[in-house]
Amino acid sequence: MSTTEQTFIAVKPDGVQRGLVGKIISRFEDRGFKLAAIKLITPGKAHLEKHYADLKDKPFFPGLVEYMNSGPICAMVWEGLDAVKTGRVLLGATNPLASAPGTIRGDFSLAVGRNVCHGSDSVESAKKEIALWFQEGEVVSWESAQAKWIYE
Ligand code: D4T
Repeated sequence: MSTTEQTFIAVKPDGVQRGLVGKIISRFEDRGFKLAAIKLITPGKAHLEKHYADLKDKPFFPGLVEYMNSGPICAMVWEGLDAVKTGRVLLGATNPLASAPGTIRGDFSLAVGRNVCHGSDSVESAKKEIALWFQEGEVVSWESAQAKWIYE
């Protein structure tokens, strides 16, 4: 666990259409995480199939890819202590009906197929996803003026 751990977070097309980008960014900023990359992107079917390659045999895979391909996605990299695991806690459980109130999914969604956001599930998959979604140079290394007030 390090203060420079990075996770890939995406606001899915439903989250963008519903105007939740700002609220989702605020959850991560308010917690103390640092934004390292951000862009609005419609990456296309092949890219989304690659992103969800682990799920290609699941019955919901075609619908998942179609939904993810239905509008722009806000792709981000967030950095900070335990960013991957704590990022998933901020998102809430995959099925919003099981997501606790106070989490993004628990506050803003109901259906598993419209769960507004994505977050990497391990440091290893975060590295793969960041490399898939961002080019070299798009992930910015910078020092936050708040760091000394957030970390011991
Ligand atoms: P993502 O990857 O979107 O953050 O979701 P999770 O990591 O929390 O969960 P996942 O990989 O198991 O599922 C990916 C994606 O598929 C949708 N989904 C999932 C679905 O439409 N129906 C289902 O039954 C499941 C399990 C929701 C998230």
